[in-house]
Amino acid sequence: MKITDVRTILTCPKQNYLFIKIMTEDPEIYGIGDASMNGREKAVEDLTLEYLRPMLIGMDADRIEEIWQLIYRGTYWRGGNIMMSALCGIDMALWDIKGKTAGLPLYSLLGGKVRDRVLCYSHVLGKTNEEKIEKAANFVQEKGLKVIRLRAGLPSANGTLNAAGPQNTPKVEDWDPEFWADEMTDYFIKIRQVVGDKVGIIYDLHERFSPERAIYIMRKLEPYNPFFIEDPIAPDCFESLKTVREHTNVPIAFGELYKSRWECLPGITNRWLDFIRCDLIRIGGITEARKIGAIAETYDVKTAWHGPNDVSPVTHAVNWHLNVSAYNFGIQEDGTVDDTVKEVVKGGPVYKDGYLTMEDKPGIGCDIDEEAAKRYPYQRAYIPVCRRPGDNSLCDW
Ligand code: KDG
Ligand code: MG
Repeated sequence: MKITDVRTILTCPKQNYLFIKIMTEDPEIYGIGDASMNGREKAVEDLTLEYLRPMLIGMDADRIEEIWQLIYRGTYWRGGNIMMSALCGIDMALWDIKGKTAGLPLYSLLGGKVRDRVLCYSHVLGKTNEEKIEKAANFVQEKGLKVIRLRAGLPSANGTLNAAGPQNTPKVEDWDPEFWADEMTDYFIKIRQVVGDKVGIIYDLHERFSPERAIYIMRKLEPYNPFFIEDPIAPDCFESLKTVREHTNVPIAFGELYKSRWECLPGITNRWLDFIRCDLIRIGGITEARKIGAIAETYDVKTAWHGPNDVSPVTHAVNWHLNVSAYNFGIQEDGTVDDTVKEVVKGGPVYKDGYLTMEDKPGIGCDIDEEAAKRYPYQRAYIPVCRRPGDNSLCDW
């Protein structure tokens, strides 16, 4: 079935999202994909409309692998966040079309279910660590959560991940990785005390620490049994991950900033990590996630795909299809979906008692209400930056 058009839907229902909609010769069959890249949405849209749209029109929508390789290799330059995000939007939309054409949900195309529902974790949110410590036990009980996630440093994702646009410059947050390691461990230990021993606790160190500081924190947390420590160090230097791995036995999840399977490879094949947690939009979508997932399975590494609220419910749905059909699934991050987002994006996983389920529909199972999307126009917004309060120097956010 030929592709007849490639369109974009850029909208800001609380958070900027960029969707790609691929139309086919059959007016009933179109595909939806997520190409959102927090802080650079317009650049991805421009690449899609100016360069990718013209070459895709007239191609066979069934040839997903060929289209993936054409966009990835055919441009010669390869990779990069902007290109991989556009590629993801297109890739997801093509899988959606394939599912709708076959009348099958995406998971069925991926081999079918190996589990009925998907274990997930939620973020403990609040304005201060004290507030989060106070609320954590109730939050866990009321929601029936098996696993929760804390983030080191900046206390709240509210107002930082979500567009408070239009902005002309990134918000600045105070952070000092050299000095705050003890506060970070105390916070985790207090949460452990209030939620008890049976609840899994994930700690996102958010690429903020040097290997030496990360090891210091992780060793102190070993007796408190973290479910995993996420992104303890920056992803740039493979040797650093090796060093961290050699000095602590805490499970490590890594990789939300990776952009390809080749970046994932050393961590997986050397088993410097236990959970691979790429963001599907950064790696070019379902086609690449299947390959990374298969390599990970070979090395006994589990998946924990990135799923905060700055990826849309379309990606949450795709994560769900992958999770439900992959033997080496580990756990899924469940970002809170705002009501305004639900006005724009229809469908997606549903949370109950610590697990995610989804209704059976052909393809990914999501759609965009384009009229609703127009009510929430794009607003330029940036991911914040971090500066050390002492000397105002920049450090990892
Ligand atoms: O836009 C940045 C977010 O996606 C990131 O900060 C979220 O680290 C994150 C997580 O694990 O959810
Ligand atoms: Mg993270």
